[in-house]
Amino acid sequence: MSEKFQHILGLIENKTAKLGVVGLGQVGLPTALSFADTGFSVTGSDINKKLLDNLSRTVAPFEESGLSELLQKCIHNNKFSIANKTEDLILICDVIIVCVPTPLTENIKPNLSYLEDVMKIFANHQLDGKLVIIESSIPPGTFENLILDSIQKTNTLGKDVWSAFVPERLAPGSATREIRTTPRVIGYHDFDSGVLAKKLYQNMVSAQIITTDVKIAEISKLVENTYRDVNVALANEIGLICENYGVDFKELQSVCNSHPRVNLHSAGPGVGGPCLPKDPILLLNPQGKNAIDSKIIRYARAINDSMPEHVVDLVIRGLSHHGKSVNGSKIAIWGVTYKANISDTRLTPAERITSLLVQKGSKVSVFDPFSNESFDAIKAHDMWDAIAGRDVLVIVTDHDVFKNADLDTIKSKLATPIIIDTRRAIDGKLANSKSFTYLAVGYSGIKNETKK
Ligand code: SAJ
Repeated sequence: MSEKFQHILGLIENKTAKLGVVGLGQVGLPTALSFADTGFSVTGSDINKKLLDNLSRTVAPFEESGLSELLQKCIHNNKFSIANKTEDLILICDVIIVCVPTPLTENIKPNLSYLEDVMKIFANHQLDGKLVIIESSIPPGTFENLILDSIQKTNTLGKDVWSAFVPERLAPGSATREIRTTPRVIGYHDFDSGVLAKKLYQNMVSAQIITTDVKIAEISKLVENTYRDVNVALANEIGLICENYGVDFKELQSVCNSHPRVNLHSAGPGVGGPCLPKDPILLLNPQGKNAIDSKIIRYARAINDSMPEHVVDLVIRGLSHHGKSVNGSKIAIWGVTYKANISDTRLTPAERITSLLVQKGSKVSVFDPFSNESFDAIKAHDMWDAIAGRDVLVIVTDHDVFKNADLDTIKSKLATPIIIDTRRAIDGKLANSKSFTYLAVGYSGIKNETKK
């Protein structure tokens, strides 16, 4: 073992290594603060100056359970600070963790521009004795091409610089808890980098840490979310089949899931968030190579993307049952975030549902206790204001506050008693018993029209 390796290993083991986190978003900030909370001194950088301003005033830039408290604690203990430029952070840190986004372009291809910008900075800096970790989700092949090429401009991997891919596994809403309890994967190209990365994460993660070849790590991250996306698509498709048979998806789901090897996911309004709609696309677009085709992954994406249209069809069906047309109707939407009890609206199905309804001539009002986003619809003051005088209530997100909301109050506010419950937040049978027209993905409360 070289002296340089021994030195960085010692710094990591006794937590005197200075850590830097590049990109302080929904992955980077919980990562930076969680390492700071274990005793490391952590510096963060970001290109978003407003976000840095907020952080320096100890204001958490987004809603995440426990994040605000952690931020206050780490700033108070002098364990977390901000660098105005990534260049400054590289100069002072021994370990640098990159957590910048890798979104999609408008034509649905991986957009690596944020990562490329950061790697350009690395390529222009002396990285002698440092460990560079990549947490951003990347198309397979990116580590060996882009990352290693950049960090080896001035140094040699395994000799005077080390690097590993450690895919983030943070679910918005439970990030600060799950970061310590979810097993982690370390992908390495040279063995010593794997050893250093494992030592680093052992300081913070109480769960298993698996080391593997970097290509497996790259692919595994994307397969995990593709697995979920495909399973949700299957659930959505089964939901549509249930509507045809006139049976209740939820009841079917609980019957099927009594089998020890079946885990039928929940049907709903479609799939949103920063990960599931994107990672299957990264999986099929290897870095520097031709795209791969996969029918099941492509169809799953298409099914999930089509669900907002199905929700609008349910709205139209509910209205026509009452002799009303969607054009000129008044619709209320409860929930704009992509899943329950978080403030994140990225790629949320609520956006498409709202815009389709507006296109069809509906007047739409929305309410979400976690977000001010309204997608150009009317923003209501509260959940009851949102439904006052409306023809249809569409529940798009199952925030706790919407679950089992009082049906008598809903009925007294709505102009027409129609509920489209995309998340099964309300008891459908109870709603039917109170003379609501209650429809859900996989629950056709109205007698099936396609039945022969
Ligand atoms: N959804 C359904 N039906 C289901 C489950 C989910 O319609 O049965 C929808 C949700 O409503 C949401 C979307 O799918 O719109 C995605 O939600 P999610 O709960 O699958 O989670 P994310 O995107 O917040 O986080 C995922 C998680 N990945 C897996 O569970 C494999 C998380 O653990 C990852 O860390 C995260 O992606 C990530 O960062 O990659």
